[in-house]
Amino acid sequence: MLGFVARAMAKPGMLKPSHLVKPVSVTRIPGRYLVHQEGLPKLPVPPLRQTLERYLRALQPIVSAEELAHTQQLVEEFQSSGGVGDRLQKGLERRAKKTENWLSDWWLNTAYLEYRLPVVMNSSPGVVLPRLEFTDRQGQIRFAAKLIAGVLNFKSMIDNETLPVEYLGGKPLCMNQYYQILSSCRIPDPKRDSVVNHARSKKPPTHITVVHNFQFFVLDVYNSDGSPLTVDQIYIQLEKICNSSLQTNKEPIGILTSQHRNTWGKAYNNLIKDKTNKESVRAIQKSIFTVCLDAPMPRVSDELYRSRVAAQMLHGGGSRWNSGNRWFDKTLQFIIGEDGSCGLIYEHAPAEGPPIVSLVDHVVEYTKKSEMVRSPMIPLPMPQKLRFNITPEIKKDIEKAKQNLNIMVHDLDVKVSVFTHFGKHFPKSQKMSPDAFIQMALQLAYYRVYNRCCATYESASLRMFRLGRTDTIRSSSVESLNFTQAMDDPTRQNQEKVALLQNAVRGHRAYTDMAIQGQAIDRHLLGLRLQAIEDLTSMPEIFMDTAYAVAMHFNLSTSQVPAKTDCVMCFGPVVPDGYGVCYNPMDDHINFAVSAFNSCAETNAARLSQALEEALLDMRALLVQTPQSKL
Ligand code: COA
Ligand code: HC5
Repeated sequence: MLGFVARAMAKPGMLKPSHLVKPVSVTRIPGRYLVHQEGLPKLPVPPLRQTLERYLRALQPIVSAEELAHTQQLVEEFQSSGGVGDRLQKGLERRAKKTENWLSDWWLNTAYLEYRLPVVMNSSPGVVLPRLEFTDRQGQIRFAAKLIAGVLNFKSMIDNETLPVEYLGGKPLCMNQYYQILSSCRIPDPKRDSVVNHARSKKPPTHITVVHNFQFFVLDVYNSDGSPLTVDQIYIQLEKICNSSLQTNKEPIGILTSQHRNTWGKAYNNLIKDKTNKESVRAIQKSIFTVCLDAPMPRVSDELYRSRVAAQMLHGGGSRWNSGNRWFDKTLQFIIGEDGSCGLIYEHAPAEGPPIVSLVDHVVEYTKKSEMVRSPMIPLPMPQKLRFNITPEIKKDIEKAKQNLNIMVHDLDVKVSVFTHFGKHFPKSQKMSPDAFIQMALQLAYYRVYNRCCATYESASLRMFRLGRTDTIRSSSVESLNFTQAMDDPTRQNQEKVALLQNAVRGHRAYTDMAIQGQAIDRHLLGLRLQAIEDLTSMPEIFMDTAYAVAMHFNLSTSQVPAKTDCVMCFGPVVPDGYGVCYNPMDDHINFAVSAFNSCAETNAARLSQALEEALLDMRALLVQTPQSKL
């Protein structure tokens, strides 16, 4: 593996290794990582007038003229000279001066740690890898062994600070999230959860946790000299784990982590009253990551296979299947079935999708490499099984968690599809941004199904800034509505439709640029609202307004997560009557995952998927059939 690291090291613009910087104490010697981080700009606070103007424009397609006029009035009051707006803006600017990033703690708390719904389906995304070739237990653990070795190899790049710096729009990105994804875990609390990270502690962990038939094991993955176990060594250890967890009648203790956060917070405090339980929970929390060796799931047709695996990644299939084979608070859990299904679920608080996906890309490449040379077999100790003492009260909590989870499982409607007609190449050939093109297809699909547009969220990266996370690209705009309304109108000429599509795509790309430069509106409005909670006795009217509630009710919650691997990422909707749409655009095809809730009669994942495919095809037909002026 040294070869890979050495090759990677030769690339320009990357962090050089700092072998000499040993994490011997909590205070770290500034390495290349810190130098890089300190060179990044701080997240700006956008001008107040700019945000309010853009807010009104964003409301135009989604609220009535009367509502808009009312909001306009509230906005004027808010920004009148010496008014509340100015005061809050000044507060935000002061906060920005004092902190590394005025938003990051607030965002972590509001978007994740104070959010009370179960992390399952409501927050944790899944990744579905292409189906692998194995079909039995042996293949499952052989692959798991390679995967573990691949993750450890990636970890060495994190530890040595040899990860290539990423760029977006030619600018270097904040790399902090890479340091948060391993050796970390969320901890529930009835008030506000927390995340622990052991990667930089005095004694960083050397073990992972493996779960099989609901039984958790500590697997030490380093030799005493600090070298990682080889694939063959890991394989033997996994075999031992499987052979000592063949019973299938164990209590699915991990299912507790799927509960509402207050419920789980209380159950957690009760669970860890027992010393053995506490130690077992700590071992899971501290581990580098978790590997879930899943029991076989019901077979489905090839057409439904990826959708079934998406559900397996997002929730595990229910208490009868693999939902107890998880610790949903764990930041990173790789999931491997016996039938070649493979993917992961991750707890979202510490990081966005891109660092996770870049880890996945690395690991997939690693697992494809020819078998390693067999290593001398020094006998290794038996992996330690984690014990849990289940009191009647804990048993009751588990039963309640099973019931609730099964309701959620029945509620999730997820459809994975591969759009095979074209990928990024086509929009590029039309001089259009592929991401904007896909977003406009989504707008058209939604409009065709509902005859209206809705508040739409697309994640934009703020990683150009130190400790940056995300802001929102509002994909439904005046321009997108003009296009979607014209597209199926027989009284409009194709030339006009093309012009409207081009305009909508350009508008979306312009919004994207503004968002990644820290000038979008959503996080600024959130900041003003949180500043009001800190400073004022009453909430300003603009945040109590119906239009504000409409703007924040994202019926479409979307995200582009590109990967080198032909995989698909998925997540649940963020409102009861909404859709979650994640896509990975490749050069010649696009992988989509659409989710919705069965309990909502108005939504249907397969229907929106179908409409999306038709919209993409119709947009292509429009462009190729319409002679375009050479202007
Ligand atoms: N003509 C021809 N090509 C164009 C073009 C045009 N008008 N506009 C863009 N392209 C090209 C780009 O140069 C780029 O080329 P590449 O494939 O060589 O890199 C490619 O098309 C893709 O660009 P585009 O589709 O416009 O989008 P993007 O890659 O800039 O991504 C976002 C847009 C919003 C997804 C990105 O800015 C972002 O923020 N990503 C992070 C999202 C995230 O964090 N998601 C997970 C949240 S957990
Ligand atoms: C493995 C890919 C996961 C993508 C997850 C994602 O896009 O999360 C969004 C994060 C953000 O801050 O925008 C939230 N969202 C799922 C609700 C879009």
